[in-house]
Amino acid sequence: MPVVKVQDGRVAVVTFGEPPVNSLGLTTRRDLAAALDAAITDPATAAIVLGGANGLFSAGADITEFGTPKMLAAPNLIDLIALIEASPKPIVAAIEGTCLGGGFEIALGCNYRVAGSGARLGLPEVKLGLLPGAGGTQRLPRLVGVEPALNLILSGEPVPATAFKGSPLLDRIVEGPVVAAAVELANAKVEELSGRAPPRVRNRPLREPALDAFLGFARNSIKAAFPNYPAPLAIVDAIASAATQDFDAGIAAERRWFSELLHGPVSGALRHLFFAERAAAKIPDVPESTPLREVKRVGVIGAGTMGTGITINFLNAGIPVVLLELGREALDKGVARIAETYEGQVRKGRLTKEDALARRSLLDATLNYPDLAECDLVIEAVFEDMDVKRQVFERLDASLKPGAILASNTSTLDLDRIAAVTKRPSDVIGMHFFSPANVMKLLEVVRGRATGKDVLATVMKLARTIRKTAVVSGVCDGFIGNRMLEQYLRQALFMLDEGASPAEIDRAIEGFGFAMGPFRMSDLAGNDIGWHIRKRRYADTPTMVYSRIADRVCELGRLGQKTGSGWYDYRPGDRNAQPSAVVDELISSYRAELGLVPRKFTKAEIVDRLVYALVNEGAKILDEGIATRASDIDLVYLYGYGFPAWRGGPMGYADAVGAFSVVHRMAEFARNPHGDPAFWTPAPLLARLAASGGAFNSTGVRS
Ligand code: 3H9
Repeated sequence: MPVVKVQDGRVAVVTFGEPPVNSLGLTTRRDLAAALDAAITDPATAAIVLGGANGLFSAGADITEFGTPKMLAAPNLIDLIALIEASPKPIVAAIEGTCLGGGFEIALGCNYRVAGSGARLGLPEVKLGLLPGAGGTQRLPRLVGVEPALNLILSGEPVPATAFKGSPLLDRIVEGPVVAAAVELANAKVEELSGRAPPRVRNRPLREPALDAFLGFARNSIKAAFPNYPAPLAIVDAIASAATQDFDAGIAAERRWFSELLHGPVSGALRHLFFAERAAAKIPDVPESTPLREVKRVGVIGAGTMGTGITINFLNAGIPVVLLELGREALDKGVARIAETYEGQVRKGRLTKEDALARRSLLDATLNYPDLAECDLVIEAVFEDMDVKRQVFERLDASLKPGAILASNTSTLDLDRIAAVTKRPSDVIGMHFFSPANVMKLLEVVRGRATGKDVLATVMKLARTIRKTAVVSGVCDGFIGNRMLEQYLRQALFMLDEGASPAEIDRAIEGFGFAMGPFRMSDLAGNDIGWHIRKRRYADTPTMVYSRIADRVCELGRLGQKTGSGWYDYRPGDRNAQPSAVVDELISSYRAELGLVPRKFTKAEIVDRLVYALVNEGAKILDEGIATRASDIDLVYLYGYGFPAWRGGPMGYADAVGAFSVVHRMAEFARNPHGDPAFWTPAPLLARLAASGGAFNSTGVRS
């Protein structure tokens, strides 16, 4: 719906709407300015009510316009709010549903605000690496005070209107129709003002004592908590301007910071990830109208760490689960682990006792496959071995009702071979959760050759219900995430051979922003996982060159934190990694065997070798159609492997560096006399992008 103006007595009601979220793109801004101008100059109009269509006020500026001429074209958001604020006739914002970012800033520019009790207001710009750039940092503190404004803007989280009860931010909070209440208030204000200018937020004084100490404290905490994100500090500075300078100077400062952040790399990365999240849910050949299957009851096979973590996701979403194990002891242990998780959450105050009890009551435990007969979806989370998985799927095929979805949590194995043992391969899909499965946000959804479109659409929708970010992967060894990880880990091991230490490599990549380096991560996950995969690789791909040093570590029984030692040593009850003399010695003697003289590494070399190993494999995955789009790969690495969000994921990062520079750096690594030149051969897609100046994230969606 475009902008609509209707007259209600002497009040003009102006409604704007740009589905789905009433973002404030250029056309809407132009139409809105024209409608407001018309109402302001119309002698029959004494006041204006401004509201949004589609059941919400607005989600803010149109993010797709950022960095384009449309964003700055007149009237920009600041011009529009200035027009509203300069109106001699009172303007009342009627706020229903979502009211975010630039939408909230428009409401702050109005003279009065009426909100529905279900409305949610917020300034989420910080999540896009920005600060509110249309007066939010200047007007909000004038209404709610410096500290509450700072907290709201720094968190970026929307707050229910009811939280502002009694604050001058909202003149009324109403249960019934919001526009009608706003019209009523507008009429009352016309009487009350009787020709005087309406009050303006910009004119409200902002005087707060002891501000310097508070802002100093805020700056120090932010520097420690968000060292790589420039927006939070800019927000403090902008709010400081609101408190210490006149309004126009504050607005000018806010505008400068906004522009600086908008053109900086961090906001670029975060905006890329915002759209990546929304794009990942769209599957080119699966229309949104695809009928979904009902999933009212879920079965999980395997009560180990993975199976119980998966179970908790569904219990949390209110979906009953039947958990199956083969032995009584393992089943009891699994059930106890789930109970402990909930008890822990109650202890930490994250869940009430009643809620914990309600969630646990949705769990049934069994030793018998026939008890899964009523399940609509069963997820297998047993040992990562093809024969074991195939046996489980044969039994599932025999036990489940027609139309049930059969899912495997395999992290590497060929889903098509698993599906082939059933009489219903179109009902088979991969649901690869990441450990701890009840915490990690990523779900790799593996689409087999025969997976039905309705099965895929159902699982994607279900992922949203259990609050996961789902990314579709085709079938290949390791799917998107683990296939790339294998090359990253191979490269980490080659660097050990050449002279780097595990701690040096971990430190360098953690300095780049990864949550955990490869060696700390392997110790946490268990070094036997990689060992198992490598043994398979030695047999099925003997041409793949591997450093054998990781096998030696495993042969000593150093399987990671669970055995008290791995690449590092661990003191009992302490997860802090201590460098290990045993591992140092092992590495030295392995180097001697290879005839390698250790050399020094720069942090840049370590980081580039690890990240470009990911990028090159990601390019192959994209070219082969295993991933639908580059941004899907970025999400996998962000949510599954701790890649720093502010760098935009591996493919987004490569785009920022430029394919040309990536390929040149890889050529340097290929010339390393101890390297593997085959490793650094650019993937065909990467080579094409380097030659054409293109970017992964503009290569489009593959179908
Ligand atoms: C700002 O305002 C700057 C100003 O301070 C200063 C300017 C000078 N623009 O999330 P959904 C699209 S910065 C364009 O799936 P939900 C979204 O891409 C802005 N598009 O729905 C998707 O498109 P598609 C500050 C937007 O119900 C569709 O809408 N505001 C925008 O789960 C549905 O989105 C924000 O940061 C936008 N602003 O959640 C708010 N917002 O269907 C960002 C959404 O093609 N938005 N889209 O994939 C949100 O937080 C959520 O989208 C919202 C709805 C809560 C609104």
